[in-house]
Amino acid sequence: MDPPAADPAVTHIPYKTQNAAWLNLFAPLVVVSLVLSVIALVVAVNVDQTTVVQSGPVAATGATSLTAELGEWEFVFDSPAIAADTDVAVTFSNVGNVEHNFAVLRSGADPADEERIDDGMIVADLGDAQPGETLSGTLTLGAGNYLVVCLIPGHFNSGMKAELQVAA
Ligand SMILES: [Cu+2]
Repeated sequence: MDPPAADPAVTHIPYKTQNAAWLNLFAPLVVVSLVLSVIALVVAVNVDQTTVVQSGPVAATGATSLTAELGEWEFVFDSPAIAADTDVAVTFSNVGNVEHNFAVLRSGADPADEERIDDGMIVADLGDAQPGETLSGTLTLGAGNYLVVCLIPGHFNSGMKAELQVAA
């Protein structure tokens, strides 16, 4: 007589049933774990980006002094951001070959043409510097993104403008 255990079909069926039950129990848990992992990863990346913004080279407080070199046709700042709502000492040197000017347009103003710059758009004008001359002044601005411009005719349209962030 053949023993019942020798029949492969009889021993195989309970195993498959057990296996399927195991999958039914754990498959949803695996899916939930994967979803939670993705969420955790997204949150971690966002937190990391926030941290970078806060501790990066553009400090949240901004610099309390600014040095600028003016030339044809550019402004070169020693810092991309200055502090908001406080007196910021500005020292600017004309390293170019013609007279230049240091003025600031109101936050957000970005005229396409210097003909569109009117007095109401200018929030600060620190004066005109001759070649080789260094002048100083003070900027006290609210937080925002500003354009520093040269008001000597033709210079703005030659590209003499630069972004300056004022950070709270
Ligand atoms: Cu200029």
